[in-house]
Amino acid sequence: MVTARLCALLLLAVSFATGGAARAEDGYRLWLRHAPVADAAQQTPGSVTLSGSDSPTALLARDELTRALSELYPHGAAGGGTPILLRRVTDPAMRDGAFRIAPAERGVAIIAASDTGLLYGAFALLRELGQGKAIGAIRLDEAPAYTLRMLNHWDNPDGHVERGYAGRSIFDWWHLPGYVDARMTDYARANASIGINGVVINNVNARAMMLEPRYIAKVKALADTFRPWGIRVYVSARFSAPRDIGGLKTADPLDPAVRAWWKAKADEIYTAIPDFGGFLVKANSEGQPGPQDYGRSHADGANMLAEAIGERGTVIWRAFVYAAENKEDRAKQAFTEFQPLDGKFAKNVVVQVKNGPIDFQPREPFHPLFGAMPRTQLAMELQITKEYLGFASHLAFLGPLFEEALGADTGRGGSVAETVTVIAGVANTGSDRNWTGSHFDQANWYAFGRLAWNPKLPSDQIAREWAAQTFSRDTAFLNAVVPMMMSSRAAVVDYMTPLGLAHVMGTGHHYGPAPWVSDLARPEWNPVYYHRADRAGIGFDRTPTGSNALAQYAPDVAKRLLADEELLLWFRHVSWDHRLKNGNTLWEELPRRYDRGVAAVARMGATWATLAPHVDTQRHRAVADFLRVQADEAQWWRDASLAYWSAVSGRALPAGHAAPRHPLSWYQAQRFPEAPGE
Ligand code: BDP
Repeated sequence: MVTARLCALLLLAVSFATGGAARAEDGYRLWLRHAPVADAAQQTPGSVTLSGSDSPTALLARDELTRALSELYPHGAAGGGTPILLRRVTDPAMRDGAFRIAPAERGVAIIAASDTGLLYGAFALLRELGQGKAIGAIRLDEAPAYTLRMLNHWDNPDGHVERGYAGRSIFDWWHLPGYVDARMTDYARANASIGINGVVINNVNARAMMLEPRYIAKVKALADTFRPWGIRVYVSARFSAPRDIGGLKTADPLDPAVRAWWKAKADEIYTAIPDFGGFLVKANSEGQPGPQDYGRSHADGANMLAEAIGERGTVIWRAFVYAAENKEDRAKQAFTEFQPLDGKFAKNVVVQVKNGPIDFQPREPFHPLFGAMPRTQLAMELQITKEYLGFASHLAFLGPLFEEALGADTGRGGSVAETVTVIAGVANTGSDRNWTGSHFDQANWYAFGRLAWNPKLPSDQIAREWAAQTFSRDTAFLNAVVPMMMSSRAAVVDYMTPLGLAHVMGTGHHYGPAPWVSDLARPEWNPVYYHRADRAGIGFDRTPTGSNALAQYAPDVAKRLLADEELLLWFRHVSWDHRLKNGNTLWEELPRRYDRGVAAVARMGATWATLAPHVDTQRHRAVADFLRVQADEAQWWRDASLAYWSAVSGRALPAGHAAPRHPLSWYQAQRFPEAPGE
């Protein structure tokens, strides 16, 4: 036993060789730290035995448990402890990935009818133990809500990550396939620990070179590494690839030569990667090529690729579309284009819809396509990387945003979560040592995985289990840090886009406030398009007197959305004197919201300062520094926004609110050409 534990510790040292156990508190180990359980109950876990399978995945489940238990309980168990039995059984009622954990005759059993079920069961047991639960008290019976739970990387082959704030691409494209960094295994393991089972490894603004033989070899090397962890690899495909790299004169989806090219390309990929997941496609959106270039529909394009792939995989076709030539309210365009195509997509096509109708804003209503395409498989796309919520420098736990989006009632046969079959998240990982650019952004990766597994999990529970595993299971710590996390996204909404404002961020890079921008080529690239503020009032009229985007929702839902003051300026253009339910006029309420956001960030800083005794110095200091940056930037957002609203409305700030620190022209003169991620 002792020797086995020693071996496991050695293994651990090797696996984290670049950091080493001594420097482990740099965040590299994520929520898989397995900090020793100090007051281990008498019921300490003992040896792990595996039966019913010896697949690479089952062996990983066993080894993962063995290793992690030696970390959680470094002193072992008196009398050998409670044995853990990993059992692969035949049970047609148990879906892929499902598992049960319960006391058994001779210990505690993790039972599954699939190897991935054993792996997820192993991680689930560790999650419970990692929170300090006693082994004998753990009973779980779980199955994933969706068969496909995927990350979308916006990584480019040159290592740059679009909207990436955690360094360079996590994939070392240049050295692949000859060299596969050990980090790829740690990455797959982290994903598996939260149930993620698909990764799209390149940017939706795709380069056709990803489909060339030398890149297929690189993708294969990744697929081989990820496979034992239950993860399938997908590629973003550029629609014009037959022209770009195939020597054809057209990419028309109805052209027989184009169809044959894609079929041959799919065959070539499947020969190298038999379990290749499929293609993700951004077409006819923001200048990307697509079937409409040839007068064909999105369904024509998607179905052509679906035929090339056949039953071997899935085509995920994005509904994030809007066009410069189109005068229609941007919030309406995806619905207008896609809803009439309901029922026209092939069986292995999934239409992927962003959570809201514009673009990953701090707060949006849910996308009206959810529930409106009952004869089409829909995926929900969330953004884990915080393009519009302060990049990696602002602490914003996205659990509440995800929960709100998934739980929204579509009024058309269930919640958003109930109308989709796939969950996708735009990844926030990169080459940074702590994976996500900031320690707290790890929580967003974690929350995404947990909600893709079970969209009904309350986000405060997710925050708690993440914080316990990542920092400390001390109750005093958790009771302080969980409320801090839970209020953080609302704080961002307050100091950036209160009361339904949207897309008022700096142009292009989306860093910092710039509600005044009005000189860009396309109308919907300008913040003024979204807020429409003038001397009389502010907001986008999406009622019948305006764009009537409201009519895209079920009537009852439209009524509810219209009454929701948190979305006031999303749906309505109102006078600065508009009276809110709390009695304030809009002009009184706006500064109150901005100030509330700034104060909330100050409180987060104060709370975090009290938590120093619970967190290692390195991570504590990093978070504290970032919270100071956030405090400064929240103030900047508040001041710049109020200076501008004041100038447009011709009104002085109501009494009791401090004047902005600089004149409006100072804020307007700020430039950030070096902001990351653009
Ligand atoms: C926007 C991003 C842009 C992406 C686009 C998309 O600013 O970089 O390419 O979404 O999702 O939010 O395609």
